Amino acid sequence: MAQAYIGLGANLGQARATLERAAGELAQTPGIHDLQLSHFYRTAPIDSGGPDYVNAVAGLHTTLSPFELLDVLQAIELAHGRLRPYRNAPRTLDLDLLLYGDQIIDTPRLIVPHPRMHERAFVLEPLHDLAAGLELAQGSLEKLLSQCEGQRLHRLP
Ligand code: A4P
Ligand code: MG
Repeated sequence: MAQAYIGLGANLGQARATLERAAGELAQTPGIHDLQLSHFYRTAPIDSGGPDYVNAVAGLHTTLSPFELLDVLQAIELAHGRLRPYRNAPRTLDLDLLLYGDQIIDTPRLIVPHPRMHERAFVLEPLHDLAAGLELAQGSLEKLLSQCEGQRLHRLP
């Protein structure tokens, strides 16, 4: 089974409740096991406008392939009313496949590791909750987080 990490984000509607429901749906998907959810964070939008986001990361074990997992993520996004009017538009739910074991995938439909995760505190901080010792190709989570200062982020109770 592969260890995968999923980034969850939303900045429209009841963002935190939406992320909790999406995580529950992921946990109940056949082929997905042992889902663990990070803390939730309120985060300022990066490269995007609109209200603050709520972000979290889920860690899971899976027998699904990376592309099957992406299908599941996109189906859950759609079920939560995700529209895609333009890139980085405010969204009711965004589910990104961050890491899938140590696989490197570079196709038009799927890029893993997620190409921007190493420079985003809203991914690195919740990922650190689940996997403090993890090393990305660009370095340790601690080192990468220290390079994200200035990105506003607040852990929710
Ligand atoms: N795609 C390729 N690789 C992946 C992957 N690893 N995981 C393709 C998921 N999808 C992947 O994604 C566009 C296409 O990327 C998909 O069709 C898929 O085949 P999308 O979710 O439709 O569009 P998007 O989310 O607008 O683009 P993208 O590239 O996911 O944006 P980012 O870079 O993820 O940025 N600020 C805060 N504070 N919190 C946030 O969560 N999110 C974004 C989105 C910007 N600013 C943010 C946040
Ligand atoms: Mg996305």
